[in-house]
Amino acid sequence: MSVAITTRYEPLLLRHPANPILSAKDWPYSINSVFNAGATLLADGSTLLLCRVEDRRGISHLNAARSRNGVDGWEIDNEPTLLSSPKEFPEELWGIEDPRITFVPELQQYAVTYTSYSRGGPGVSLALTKDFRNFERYGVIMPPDDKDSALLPRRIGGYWALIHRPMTPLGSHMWISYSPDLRHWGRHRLILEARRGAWWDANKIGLSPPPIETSRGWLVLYHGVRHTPSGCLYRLGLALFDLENPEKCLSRGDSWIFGPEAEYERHGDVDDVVFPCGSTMDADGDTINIYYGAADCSIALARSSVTTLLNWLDANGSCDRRRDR
Ligand code: BMA
Repeated sequence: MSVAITTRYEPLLLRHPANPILSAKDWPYSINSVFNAGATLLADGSTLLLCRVEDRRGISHLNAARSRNGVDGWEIDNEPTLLSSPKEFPEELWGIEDPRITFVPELQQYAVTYTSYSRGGPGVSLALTKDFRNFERYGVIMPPDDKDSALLPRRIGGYWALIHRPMTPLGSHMWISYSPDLRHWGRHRLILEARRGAWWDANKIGLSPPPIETSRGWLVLYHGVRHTPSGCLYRLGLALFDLENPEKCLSRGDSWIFGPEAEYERHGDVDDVVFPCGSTMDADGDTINIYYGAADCSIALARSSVTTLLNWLDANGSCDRRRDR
């Protein structure tokens, strides 16, 4: 598949030549599509993707795929790994979507935050797991409308911290909330606002993969949604937040750094979408593998590095949360 070179901007995320790395044809059972996967490294160094799988009813569940190199040789669970459970959790009535995975050393467990699709709209649910086979389900932790959520891997000032994207009368912005026990959430703070007007990230933004902890701060890839006459355009931007005070934005780039260009990103069930929900870090502590849903039809991989992204922010970022005033 050819990638049209449409830009002279510095490429910050490099598409893997094997893209798309996973699609419906790879699945061990009948599905409509697979996209938007959470990602993590397992203790043995292999990569686990927790993929959003949509069936032909339009309802999504999550399914795990494991690979030694994170690129190919995927072993996919023969049955859904995590199905919605509307009897116990009515807010999962219309399925579960877009997981983000955070390994939490204090708990020695992975925290999976995902969208539960309820009659009232999307909400944020949480489940903990040690092995991606058994899950302790916490149910909804942020009521509708809310999504694009991930837990930080450690407490901040003694409290667990969750980044999420409620839709409020203020708009669709990124917030952080805190909890002593992962069940009771409060101290809600707005951390990054969608811009307005002509901006690429006007009106609606949301966290993409869980924040990446670097020596200079939490590196945050976020998606911005541009509404156009022919539909929405999903692109990615970059911001950096203070390590001990993640409410404080240290830098935010003005331009998007990655957008739909390849055929598999431009055309699918939903055209013009790149939507990462997970990333892994190589042993060098610098190379990042970003797994993204492409056009709501497949999973693709792009590589970058912490050094490249921080250098770009140094040259192109500023510390204003909003630049549209
Ligand atoms: C967003 C989410 C994503 C999806 C994207 C494009 O609102 O629902 O799951 O990939 O729209 O359809």
